[in-house]
Formats: sequence, structure tokens, C-alpha cells
Amino acid sequence: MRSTPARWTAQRLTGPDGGDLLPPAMPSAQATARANVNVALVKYWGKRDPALNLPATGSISLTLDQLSVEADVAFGGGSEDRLEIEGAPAEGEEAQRLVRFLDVVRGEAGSAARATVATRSTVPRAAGLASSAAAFAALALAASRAAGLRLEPPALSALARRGSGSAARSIFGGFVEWRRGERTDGRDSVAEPLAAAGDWDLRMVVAMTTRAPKSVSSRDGMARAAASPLYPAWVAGAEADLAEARAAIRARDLEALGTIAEHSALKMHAIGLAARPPLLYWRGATVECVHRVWALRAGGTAAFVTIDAGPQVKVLCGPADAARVAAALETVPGVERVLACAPGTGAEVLG
Ligand code: 2P0
Repeated sequence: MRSTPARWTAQRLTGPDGGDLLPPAMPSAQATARANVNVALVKYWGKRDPALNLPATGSISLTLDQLSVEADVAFGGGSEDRLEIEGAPAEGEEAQRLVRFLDVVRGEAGSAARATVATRSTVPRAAGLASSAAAFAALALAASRAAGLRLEPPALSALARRGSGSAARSIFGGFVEWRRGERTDGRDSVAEPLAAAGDWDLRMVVAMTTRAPKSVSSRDGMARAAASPLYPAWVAGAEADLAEARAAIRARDLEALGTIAEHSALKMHAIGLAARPPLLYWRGATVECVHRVWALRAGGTAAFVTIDAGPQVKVLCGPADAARVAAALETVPGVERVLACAPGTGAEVLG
């Protein structure tokens, strides 16, 4: 008798289809993987190909510890994918996005097998932190393994990108650059590590503000930004911003990295303000957090803000200053929780 993993037996062999649910082409058929979120220091904001999530510019990020997503994927029989997020069935656009991603994996593997997927996140619900980067990096690793594919890191990064652009970066730990690439098929639009998590000990202090739902998704925000009169300047300045960030990371120069990271973030939000209709992700607490950080900096603390497609503020600083930064942010009205993250590791297979 063939031995099958307990998880597989429990989830699938008693399924409605009965019979042998392990197609011969996919001997592993199930895998679990975990990936951490990442925060961009030079932002990805705009696409040259929305279908393939090919970016208009390169970007550079820091993968964080503590905030991660775990994904179980099993391929087998059944007539449709069974998808569960945080213990509840995936619905609507979220479910469609997962199925589209699984279709990409099936296409690569030459398989028509349906999947059972479950994801679990350690990202606090109130955080308003986009966990799609961690989710699709974990899914890319788990689904490709489960489908019998053994992808090298660049191909894995390209696969994760298909789910969510920023997921290309969460395949790797530490400081990561996602190259814009030139090819229309996107094979050269992949991330690569610049420095490992253990190479430079920094902190990203995350101030979680209002729970108000995000009114405009990153996807829609990027589309709106592309029509902003400031957008051409954003694209034109990208290579210089990337070069500055790369040099700062190479030199382990926090002041230089923080300066370009803050500039990239504020420039990204300026594009939205100048768009018609306008786009503004900030709340009052967001603005107040920025001023608190600037006040700390005026007092000699090397701390720099970055803000993504939401009202949360993330502050890059040295480990010795993280407690001071956190204390300053905790007292801002509207800030619900503050978390200091260190550099995190890349995506890994758990089983
Ligand atoms: C970034 N953001 O570089 C930028 C900065 C938000 C602000 O990548 O449409 O979820 O799935 O490719 O990756 C968030 O956008 O967008 C993001 P899709 P994604 O981190």
C-alpha cells in the first residue's frame, strides 16, 4: 500500500470523488510554505503590464520578521478549487484572484488538477498592512512544490509576481531589489537579494492607525496614478532613486537609505494628490506620525518614514532607537498599536 501524508489522507482521500486523488505527474501533491511581508523603501507604483504585474519601475524593499503568511496547497481531484483564508471560504474578487493564480501554476505544471488551499496570517487584522505580498510568496512556493515544480528563486519570484507584484520581493529575506525587466513576457522582472536579513540590523517600527477600510486598492491606485501629471517625473526619477538606495545599502548608511526611502514614499503619495480624481491614503494620525518622526529627527534620532497604500506609518531606524520611536508613535491619537520589526528571512517550505 502506498503511504500518503496524514494531512493528505485527512483532507482528500475521503473527498467526494473517491478513488486515487494523486495524479502520477504530481508525486508530492501537497506542501506548506511561509513568507514574510516586505515594505518597499523605493516604491513600486505603476505597471507597464497589468496582466502580468510588470512594473513601470524597479523597487527595493526590506522583508520584515513577525508578519507572515502560511499557505497549505494540495492538488488532487475535485471539480473546483477549495479556498480558505483565515478559516473562512474565500469569496468574490479574492477567490477569483486565487483561482487565476492557481491557473498560472497549473499552466506551468501542465496539470488540470484542482487545489485545496488554506492560508493563515500573523499580520494583525487591524494592521491594515497589505499581506498580499506574503500570501502570494507563500502560495507560489507551496503551490509550485505541490504541483511537482522545483523552481529556482528567480522563477519562483516571477511566479509570485503573477499573484501580487510586491510578492516577487517576499521570496527573499533582508534587502531585496525587484528589477523592472525589459522583456514583454516578464521573465527578467524578478527580485534578487541585495543583503541578507542578518547583514544589517535595522528596525522598521510600524504604527497601525485607523481600521477604516482602504477605499482604493493598490491596483486601482496605481492605475489612477498613471494618469497623474506627476507620473512621468516618477518614472524618470526611478533609476536615480534605486541607485541611491543600492549605494546606501552597500555602505550600511542609515541616514542615506532613510533619506531616499522617505523621498520615494512622499513622492509616490504626491502623484496621487495631483491625480484627477485625487487619491489620498493618509488619515489625520498618519500626518501626525510623520511630524512626530520629523521632530525626533530634529532632536538627533535617525528615523525616517515610509507609507504604503494605506494610512499606516512605518519608520526605519537603528535598533537602539526603536523603543524611543515606538514610544513617540504610541501617543499619537488614532494609533492603535505599534510593532517594531527586524529584518526577516525569505520564503521557506515548512512541510
Ligand atoms: C510597494 N505597494 O512597492 C508598493 C508601494 C503599495 C505602495 O506593492 O496590483 O499588492 O498586486 O501588483 O503588490 C502594493 O501593491 O499590487 C504595493 P499588485 P501590490 O510595496
